[in-house]
Amino acid sequence: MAQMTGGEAVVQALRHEGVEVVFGLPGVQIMGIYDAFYAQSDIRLMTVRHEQTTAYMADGYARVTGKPGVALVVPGPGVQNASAALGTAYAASSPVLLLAGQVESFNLGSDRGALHEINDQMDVIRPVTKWCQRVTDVPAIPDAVHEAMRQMRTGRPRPTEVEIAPDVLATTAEVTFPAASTPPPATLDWEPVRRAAALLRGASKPLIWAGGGALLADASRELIALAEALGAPVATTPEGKGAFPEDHRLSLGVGYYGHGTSSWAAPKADVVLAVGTRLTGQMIGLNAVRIPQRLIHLDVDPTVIGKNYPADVRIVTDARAGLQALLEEVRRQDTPAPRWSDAEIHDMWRLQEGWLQEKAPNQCDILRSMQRVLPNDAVLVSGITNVGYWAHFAYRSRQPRTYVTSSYFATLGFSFPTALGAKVAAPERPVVSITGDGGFMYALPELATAVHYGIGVVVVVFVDNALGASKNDQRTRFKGREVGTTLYNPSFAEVARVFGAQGIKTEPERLDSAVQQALASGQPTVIEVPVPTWAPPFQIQPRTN
Ligand SMILES: Cc1ncc(C[n+]2csc(CCOP(=O)(O)OP(=O)(O)O)c2C)c(N)n1
Ligand SMILES: [Mg+2]
Repeated sequence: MAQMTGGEAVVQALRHEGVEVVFGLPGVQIMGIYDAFYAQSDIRLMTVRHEQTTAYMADGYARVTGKPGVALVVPGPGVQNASAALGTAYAASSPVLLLAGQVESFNLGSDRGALHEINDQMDVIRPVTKWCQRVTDVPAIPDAVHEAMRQMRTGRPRPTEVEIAPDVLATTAEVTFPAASTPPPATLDWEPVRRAAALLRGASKPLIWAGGGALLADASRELIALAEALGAPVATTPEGKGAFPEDHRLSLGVGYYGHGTSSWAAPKADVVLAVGTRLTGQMIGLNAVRIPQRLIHLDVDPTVIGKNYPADVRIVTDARAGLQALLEEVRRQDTPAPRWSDAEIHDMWRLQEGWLQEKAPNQCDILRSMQRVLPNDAVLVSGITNVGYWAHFAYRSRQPRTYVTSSYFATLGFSFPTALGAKVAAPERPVVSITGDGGFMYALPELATAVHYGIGVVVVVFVDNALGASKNDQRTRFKGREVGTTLYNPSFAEVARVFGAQGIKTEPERLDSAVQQALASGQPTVIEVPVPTWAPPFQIQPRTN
């Protein structure tokens, strides 16, 4: 028990939950929380230049560490500014806690025009959170923060929100903090596991599809062990990229919009194990991959199982527990002989290579030159830009949590601010944001944040003076009627220098040495790369097998 203000209770509750850093932007209703950060050194408070960045940085931090990221914003416009980033974290099932202010308690629900008032703020937040709560008295604060964290540490991790009125933050009361709790072990029904193992053992061509859920559950070791025990190749979604090492002989890389080596493999497969993935249309494509004869769907969230494809066997548990159980069952009997030859898998990579050389040779050159100068533990934040989409196929991720996407939200502008959060989480590792000239402008002022806090991210900006994907859409679907898709840009390298960051302009052929120079300096660096407008993979028809 201790006497403290609501603001102090918030910061102490975060400390009890092991929070190391909070990304915020202050305002009158949350000054009680800001003040409680004064004269304490357990939690870093980093102030950014737009609320979208609070939640993007929290998300970037969460993707790299697996620990919840925390954002702190004022009500109304602050919450709304943060909501696209929160939606991105929701799409990617990433644990982000949004701490939001509110209007004074006496003004709640009154629509009087109080400062930053928005009617039914939680209705804005509910569609992009797993759980949200308004706290109305000081003693309830630790429990609310604890529950928000528990929600993100159990089951499917998605964002949560806690909102507190300023008068509550200013009130002093007796507060106790719940004891730290470890998440309960995952539960599991063995009956479907045994049926799934029998199907997989009896398959002539088993295939594994791994999504972001495999990364979120830190299930890479179990995934590799099961794939090897079954001789089953593994394709991932873009969100799951890196869950299975892409230099492993059983890797099929990424499947995306019906493209990828998996588009040759999946039609041959007779049993598919989908783990930690929604199997959305984006991942399967309309033509390339047929509904498998037998689908085993393993996910911690029962609502995704069978939603996009009918599942023959449903296993509800987290990816690590489920894969471990399957492995135990599969190993009860003789390990089956390899059902895919090395030559067969190699052939599919060769076919993909031919396709990449035909459709995106320049983007592949760019990605391979970046790959040459980046170590395996470098984090690549793949933005909504042409080279970002082709990176799904042409860049090889060899470790978990080294490749970050905006998932189905496809949020233009997320890459740079998310990379800032990733770099705060892993200052010793290279963090590279790939962005277009359209996307970079969303959060360009955060160059000031990068310089202020010495966050040495590398931002590679591909400048085609266009909203390229939209312009290419006009070229292909609208008979070349280009309207509203050309951009005017400043020199991004010069802009970077004005902010006090390093700015480099380079041709694509010299990108590798520019990245090396950026990494060697340790400074926040913008590398401006002029490119033409290219076709993205989702505007290219998948092959019909
Ligand atoms: C928030 C948001 N607004 C709009 C879009 C639609 N959109 C997708 S790609 C794109 C063009 C992006 O341009 P740029 O960042 O320059 O990348 P490029 O395609 O030119 O490589 C747009 C407008 C989106 N995905 N997200
Ligand atoms: Mg562009």
